[in-house]
Amino acid sequence: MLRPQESPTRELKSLDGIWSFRTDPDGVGRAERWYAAPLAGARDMPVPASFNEVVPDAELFDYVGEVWYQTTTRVPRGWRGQRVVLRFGSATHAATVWVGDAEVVSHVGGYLPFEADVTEHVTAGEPVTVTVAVDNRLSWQTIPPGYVEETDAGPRQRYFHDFFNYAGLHRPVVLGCTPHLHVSDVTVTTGLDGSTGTVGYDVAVGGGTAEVGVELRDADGRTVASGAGAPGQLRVDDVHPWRPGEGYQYDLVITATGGDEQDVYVQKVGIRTVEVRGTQFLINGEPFYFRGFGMHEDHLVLGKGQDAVSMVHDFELLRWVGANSFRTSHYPYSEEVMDHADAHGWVVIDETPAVGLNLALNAGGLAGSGTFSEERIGEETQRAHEREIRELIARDKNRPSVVVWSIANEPESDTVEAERYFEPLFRVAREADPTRPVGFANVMLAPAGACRVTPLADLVMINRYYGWYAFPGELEVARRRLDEELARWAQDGKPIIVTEYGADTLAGLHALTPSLWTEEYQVDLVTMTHEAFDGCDAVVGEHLWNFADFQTAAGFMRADGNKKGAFTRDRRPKAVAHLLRRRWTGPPLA
Ligand code: BDP
Repeated sequence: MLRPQESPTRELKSLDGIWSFRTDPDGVGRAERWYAAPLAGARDMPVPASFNEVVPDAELFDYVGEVWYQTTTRVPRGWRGQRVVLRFGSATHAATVWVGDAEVVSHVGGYLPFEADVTEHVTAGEPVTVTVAVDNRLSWQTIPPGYVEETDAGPRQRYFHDFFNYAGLHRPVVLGCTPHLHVSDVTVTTGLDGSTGTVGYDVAVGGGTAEVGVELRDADGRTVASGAGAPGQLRVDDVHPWRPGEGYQYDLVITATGGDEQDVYVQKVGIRTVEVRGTQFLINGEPFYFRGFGMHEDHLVLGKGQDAVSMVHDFELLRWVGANSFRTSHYPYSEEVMDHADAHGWVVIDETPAVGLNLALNAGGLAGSGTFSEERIGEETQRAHEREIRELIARDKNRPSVVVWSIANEPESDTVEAERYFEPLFRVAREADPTRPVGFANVMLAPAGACRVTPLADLVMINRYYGWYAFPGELEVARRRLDEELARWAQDGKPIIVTEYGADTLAGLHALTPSLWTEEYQVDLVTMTHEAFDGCDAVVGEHLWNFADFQTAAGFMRADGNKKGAFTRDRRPKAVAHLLRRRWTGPPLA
């Protein structure tokens, strides 16, 4: 599935804006065919956005079940005779879509795109109504998992991950047209050999058979290579590689011609290589050290909605602080974020939504019971997880910014059941993309020696809270234990990225003595942790948890959310942001 775009043969129409919206607490909307008429009793709802905080209403904030969105648009009259596609950047966590009163597509998984060919259901020049039922429920069979508890006050969604279950239409919705004969997919793989670059490509065509031709143009529009045939390999002399900090991209202009139809699709290409060699992580053959954060798509009111202002501002803060990379914790981010990363040279660890697969964490009454079992996370969940890996790689496979696939965050990983669950998933990821390393973020409960899943990974990625969840307030002891653990992992001979470390910190809270939650303590803990990293050659990356404070489910561990941000939720720097800036913008790290 290729993302719709504008090209000489393709047009787009955005459906973003104000949609009609209503909840369906009794679950009657489908039986009553709400899609067949204007939504009764609807209120306005912006798209893209989470619906939870737009209305100051606890019912919507904690709503559990399906909600309905509806909009009417006019199909451009110039689209007569074209193939028309309706595409959603995401719908969290599941959706069914109707065009008029025809059901056109259903999709499960809250953070990846889906589309429907709606050619049969629309007429150029005429209005069309699009209705979407979005379900925010998580179950034992979904990724991420959860369950709905029936309480005296109604249904409550329970889940085991530490961020708020924002839901709705979080990303752009577009109507696009293509010729019937169309480029339906392309995979590019790039290589570098001295000053020569290579671009392997494999084009798929839908709606008939076609002759395929490609042209590679540089950023000034000059053609630097061309080829014929659906699969092929281009050679680029005097190549301008994509590099961290410099997102140079070429345009691969693909033309498919068959009968009297022609389609043109332009695929951006960054020419770079990625390799794990011993304990080094190499980009373009050079050692790379990850500086940055685990982040969240999370803003006041907007929730997880994609928004250009917040997005560019967050990237500018990353630049200010001297970061060069981030992890899309704990789900795939919007394609707009990924485009920006590609275009500006950000290095990305791209994560699936497989978070909370660990009942030893945040599981209340279920704490400690077996995570991987038929009653809990069993084969059906594993299939959903496999689908997430495949869909993520299908979406992001051509992105130069993506250098690692992270297939899960902090799952149970010290049991035989966990090993059995993950072994086939690593295979799926490697089959889908043989070019990038595959890993997952390991939890502190499964240290070196005990973790049975990290041996399956190409690199070690660990989340560690020495000085916070372990040895709080005891930074000297914490340092010793951290040194020991890093030395133990280093024996694996793989690069280590510390994908989380940090401390909850209330902006503005200060103390002269070491006190948890103060800005001074966050600075001290981070300083201690960095000294440990600098003493271990195998450490090739540090991602502080988190870039900014973010919303979580309510609980006695969280005061209006998680406060481990270097920035507050409204993006003001805490003292630690200045510390990071000094470290990350100073002389290059070894
Ligand atoms: C880790 C999780 C992350 C949490 C963080 C924390 O990976 O999602 O928010 O710890 O507790 O367990 O702050």
